[in-house]
Amino acid sequence: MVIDDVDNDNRYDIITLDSSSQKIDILYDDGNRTFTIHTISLPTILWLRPVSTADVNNDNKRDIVILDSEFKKILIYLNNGNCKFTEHMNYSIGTDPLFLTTEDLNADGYSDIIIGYRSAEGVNVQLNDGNGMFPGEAVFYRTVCPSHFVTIADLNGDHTLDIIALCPSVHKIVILFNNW
Ligand SMILES: [Ca+2]
Ligand SMILES: [Ca+2]
Ligand SMILES: [Ca+2]
Ligand SMILES: [Ca+2]
Repeated sequence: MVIDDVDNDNRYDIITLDSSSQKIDILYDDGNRTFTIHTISLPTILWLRPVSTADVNNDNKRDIVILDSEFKKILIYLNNGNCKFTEHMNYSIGTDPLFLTTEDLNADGYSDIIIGYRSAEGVNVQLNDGNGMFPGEAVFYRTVCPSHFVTIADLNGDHTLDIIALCPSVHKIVILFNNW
C-alpha cells in the first residue's frame, strides 16, 4: 500500500494492490472523510507485488510502478490525470527480485527504480532516461547479504539520497552512501 496524492488536489490518496483479483485500487480522498475508488486491472497473475509511486515522465502527475516478482518484471502505469492510468511499459529484470522503491538517486530530476532481491547480495538501481524509460543496464551495488527491503534517505546530510537495505537472513541493515 502507498499513500500519495495522485490527482494533485493536495489530499492524500491510497493505492493498494489486490493480488487475488489482479487489480490496483486507488482510493481518492474526496475531502469529506469519504473515498472514491478507481481500479486498474492488471494483465497477469502476479505474486508479491510491491508498489511505489513516482512521476517517472516528469509531467507533474504521479505514476505507479509495480514489481512483478513472480514473472520478474517491472510494470509502469502512467497517470493521465482524470483518474485514469495507462500501461506505459513493462520490462524484464533478472534473478529473483523481491522489493522495489522509487527515488531520484542521481539527482537529475527523474525518478529512478531501486530493486532488492531474495538471494542476490545487493541492490540494483535502474536509471530513468528522462522520458520515463529505463533502457540502460542496471547499476548493481553489493550489500554482502540478500536485501529484502530497501528504503532511501539522506543519512549523512550531504543532500544526496543514500540506500538503506534490510537483510533479514543475517539480521543486518546495510547502508550505501551515495557517490553519484
Ligand atoms: Ca489526492
Ligand atoms: Ca507522470
Ligand atoms: Ca534520476
Ligand atoms: Ca547522503
